[in-house]
Amino acid sequence: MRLRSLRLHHLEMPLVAPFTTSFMTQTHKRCFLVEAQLETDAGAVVTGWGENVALDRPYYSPEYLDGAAEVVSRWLAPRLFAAEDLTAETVAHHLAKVVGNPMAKASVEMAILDAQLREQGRSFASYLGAVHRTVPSGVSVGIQDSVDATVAAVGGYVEQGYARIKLKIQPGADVAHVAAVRRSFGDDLLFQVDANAAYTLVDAPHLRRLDEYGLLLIEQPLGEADIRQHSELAKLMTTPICLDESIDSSEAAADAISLGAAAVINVKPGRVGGYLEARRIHDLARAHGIAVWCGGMLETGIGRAANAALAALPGFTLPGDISGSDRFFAEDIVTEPLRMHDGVVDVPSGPGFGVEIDEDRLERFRTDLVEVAR
Ligand code: OSB
Ligand code: MG
Repeated sequence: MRLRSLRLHHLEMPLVAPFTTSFMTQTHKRCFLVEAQLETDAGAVVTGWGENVALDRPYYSPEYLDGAAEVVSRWLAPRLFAAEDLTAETVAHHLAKVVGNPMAKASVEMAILDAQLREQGRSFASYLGAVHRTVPSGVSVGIQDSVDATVAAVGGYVEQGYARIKLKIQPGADVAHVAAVRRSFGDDLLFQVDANAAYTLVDAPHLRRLDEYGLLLIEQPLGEADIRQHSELAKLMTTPICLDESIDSSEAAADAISLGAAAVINVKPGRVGGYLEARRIHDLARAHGIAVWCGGMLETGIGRAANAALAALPGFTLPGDISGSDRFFAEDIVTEPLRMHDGVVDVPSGPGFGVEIDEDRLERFRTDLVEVAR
């Protein structure tokens, strides 16, 4: 295939409620979608869609929205336009000279993958080797102003039937909130926490207090660069340590596993450079007996559909942050947004990522449309 055109659709979508983590509060989802047109060797033209997951500020990862758009337009697109035999599987090779920037790379690989699979009439789940038709649906609950508000927020999602609760924590909003959730909803609730790098190793005695609440895991308690320090923390607590921010490639995953820094890995396709690298991390973790689950970045219907397929691989043994679209959005930009029912979401089975753009809504939420120059 050859790349014929690349367009970036910049979106701003209101969230149903503010979402607070240890690093920021989001009231809107800002992102860009990548629309790629490819010409097949037979001369047919196919379109595919990808989603960029960078946040609008570099607070979660070094990449951020405007920077990622610049990287796609200025550094990635020219390499892809020049490639004569472009396939989803060779995108990473064509982009290898550009260091880092996994979210920018993931978004263009995604669009090319969607186009390629649509041309073949094949679903992403089938292409990946997915083994489940539905996957358990977990929800990420933001930091609330009080313990009562945390219990109320968690209670709402428990009532809806979510299969697992993940509570965001930070110093000052941790042990008391966790204790109250456990007390209110009982020992059977699948329950985990995410600190988004808000602690340091000197907080170990405090973090150990979480051990008595039967958490599935604690996600990224320490800094992004602290892989070795996470392995020290793992020796001091019984709650399994899960890494998110620290794992930006399969090499980082290999290091974390061999250092004993991660009993569990949150696999986010954008963070690691795309769905193909995400599958490699799944394979690596599975070979080492490390559990993985699929993380989320408040994706629109496109990324949400793709994540559901990834989470249907056999090594994804813990529920992911793959909530129904309505957990974040009153309206989505695809015609059939992912819906949680009975604690699961259905893995899309149509060609490509299996979702269609709702043109009216896309236009309504679009703040800019950029045609990337060849
Ligand atoms: O740490 O998993 C995280 C959202 C933005 C950035 C980082 C994280 C998150 C979430 C939300 O927890 C997960 C979701 O999309 O449901
Ligand atoms: Mg996280």
